[in-house]
Amino acid sequence: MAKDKVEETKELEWALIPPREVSQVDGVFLEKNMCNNWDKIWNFQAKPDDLLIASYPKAGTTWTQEIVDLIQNNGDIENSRRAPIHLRHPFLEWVRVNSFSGIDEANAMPSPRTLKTHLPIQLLPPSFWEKKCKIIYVARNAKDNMVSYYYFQTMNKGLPDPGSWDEYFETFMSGKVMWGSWFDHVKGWWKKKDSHPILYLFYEEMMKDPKREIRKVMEFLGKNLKEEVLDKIVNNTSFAVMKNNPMTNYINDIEMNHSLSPFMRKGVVGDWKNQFTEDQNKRFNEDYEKHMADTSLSFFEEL
Ligand code: PPS
Repeated sequence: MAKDKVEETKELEWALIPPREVSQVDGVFLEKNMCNNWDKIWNFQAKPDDLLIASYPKAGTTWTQEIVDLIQNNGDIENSRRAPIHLRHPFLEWVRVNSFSGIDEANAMPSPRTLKTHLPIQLLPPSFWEKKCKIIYVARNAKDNMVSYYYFQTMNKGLPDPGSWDEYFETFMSGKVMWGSWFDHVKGWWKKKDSHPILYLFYEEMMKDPKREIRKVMEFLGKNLKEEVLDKIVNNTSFAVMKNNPMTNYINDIEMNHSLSPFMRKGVVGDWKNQFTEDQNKRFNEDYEKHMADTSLSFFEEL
């Protein structure tokens, strides 16, 4: 089939996918199938050698996942291209359109497993704490995170339609988005790192000095790779390479319409300046001060 015909067919298929419904668990907005599946998610049995990659959506999860996979594979590029990222690392709470769930995928996977979640700290299945699993959390400044999430909601049928940017700004600020308030999420995980093995990474630091941050991940995983292997990992986890890699760019995900906005969109720090109005920026800064007054956590909004 000609390429434009394939694109047209994909768009028609995408348009036919019914929108997912939203519900809540303990006041946190989650997709309805997740809520219906909640007992199974909450009772998930983690194993001591599980590694969990946790984040607020659009904070740099996929980037971190690819870095972790390459470190685990000693920089073997071919091995890391064995399967799309969502199959290499089950997305714990996700229930796919064909009703196969991240929990089923994780249960079917041999150890050692690497898993992904966007759950806020209070909703993480308790077995992760009981088994003292290592966790890598990645956070991104709220403004860029919000913009990235907005575009993602426009192209992903698994998430609610975001409406206009102005509407979405209000939705995000009120925390009525899937996986809840950005503020509660980043603060909750930040606090927990004092009592649990959590490596807390920042998207902005990864942009600033990827090799330094990749080395941190390597040390956290107890690995010791040569400098040239680390350099190879830096190159292969750059935005440009991951954007062209079908195993990391979600190009074949049926719920995503990349013609509306690509999954690998811009990959920069400070894109919020192209989106926020002056008034929104002022309002955001005022609200931000209040929300973040009780934490030592801080972010760069530009490099
Ligand atoms: S998801 O759907 O929640 O798992 O999305 P997530 O992977 O957390 O975030 C997607 C955003 O991360 C950007 N990205 C990268 N930036 C820099 N370098 C690399 N290698 C990289 N890989 C992914 C991606 O482009 C999304 O950000 P935006 O701002 O929308 O471009």
